[in-house]
Amino acid sequence: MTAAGAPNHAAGADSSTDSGMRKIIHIDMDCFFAAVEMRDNPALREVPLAIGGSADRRGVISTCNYVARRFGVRSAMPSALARKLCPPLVLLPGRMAVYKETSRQLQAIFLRYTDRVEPLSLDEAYLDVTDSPHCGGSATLMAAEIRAAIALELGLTASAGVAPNKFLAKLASEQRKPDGLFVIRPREVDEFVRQLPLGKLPGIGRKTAQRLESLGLYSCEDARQLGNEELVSRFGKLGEMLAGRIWGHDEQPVQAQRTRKTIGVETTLASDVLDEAACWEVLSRLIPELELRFARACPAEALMGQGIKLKFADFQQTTVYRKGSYQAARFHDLLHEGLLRAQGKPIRLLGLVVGLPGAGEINQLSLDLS
Ligand code: TTP
Ligand code: MG
Repeated sequence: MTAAGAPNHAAGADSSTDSGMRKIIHIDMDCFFAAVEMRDNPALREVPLAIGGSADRRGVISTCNYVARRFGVRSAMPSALARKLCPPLVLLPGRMAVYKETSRQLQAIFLRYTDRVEPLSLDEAYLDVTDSPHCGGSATLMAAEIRAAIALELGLTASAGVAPNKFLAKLASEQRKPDGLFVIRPREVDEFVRQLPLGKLPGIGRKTAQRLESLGLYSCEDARQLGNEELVSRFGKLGEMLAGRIWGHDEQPVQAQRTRKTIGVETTLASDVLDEAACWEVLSRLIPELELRFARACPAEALMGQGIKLKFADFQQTTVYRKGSYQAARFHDLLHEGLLRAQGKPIRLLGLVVGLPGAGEINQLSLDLS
């Protein structure tokens, strides 16, 4: 096992693809919502800060920075209790749109290394880098690079875990939180798991852990002593899960999210319109918004097509879509065709859409352009 700052780049773990061993990275941002607020307002960095609903409206804490954690403030705690524990607490309502945007930027960094990315929440994801050619194939180096890119480009810190499977990678990322990297190599799995309290295993909540403890089972080592057969016969499904995890086994694949196929913007008109000039006026305001949005996903040259969506006063709708390279002026023709389809019906909503390439096509394009 290797802590931050001392990754062993020779990494036996990373050269084990031949034996079918996988390389999984788990990334989890540190105090995510609070970190974004501290980044955007440095005055908040040294004060106890929480994001959540207000105390007098029975709100709860979404998260808090590490200064507030020293007072005992925690996620999901009533804000009123958080105030009691930490009277100087600065409580902010949060800016979900900014967190979502930051999360998208985070995904874009992950996708540079592999398209096998499984997001778990806005701030957390598994990456399967088994076949990634980056960093000479070293998952440890990739995790270090990803953390550096997040720091440099997003101004935020992330913790990372590297291991041969998902459940170990997630446990690893918690080991050096905040701002840390922890690696569990295949030969270290046995020792790491042996001393692990059963309550740390995924799927074992507090109640189940207590039940197991009442039977004298505290750690994975204790459960190993009992033997897999006994575990299954005593605990059924739970026993089956335990029988794998206590030896560090987890076959669950990283399930890459289906990549988005289109990006669109649209607006419902203040009042229905009929003529082409009025429609074009609306569209010319939507175009810069569309361009801003797709630019975050891919360059204009990589788009697969563009289209116009029209919804009529009777709520019927149509989309006129053309494959080919993107040109803003092309929306003129598309609008004209859309209005022909309208057959005189007033328009109540106008939208623009572009077709995105697959992740592989973006990588190919960046190669072609470089
Ligand atoms: P977490 O990753 O669980 O927490 P965190 O990133 O704030 O802190 P840590 O350093 O321990 O990882 O959750 C990510 C974000 O999700 C968090 O910033 C706010 C939100 N969240 C809630 O809104 N409610 C909750 O109960 C939790 C746990 C998180
Ligand atoms: Mg987090």
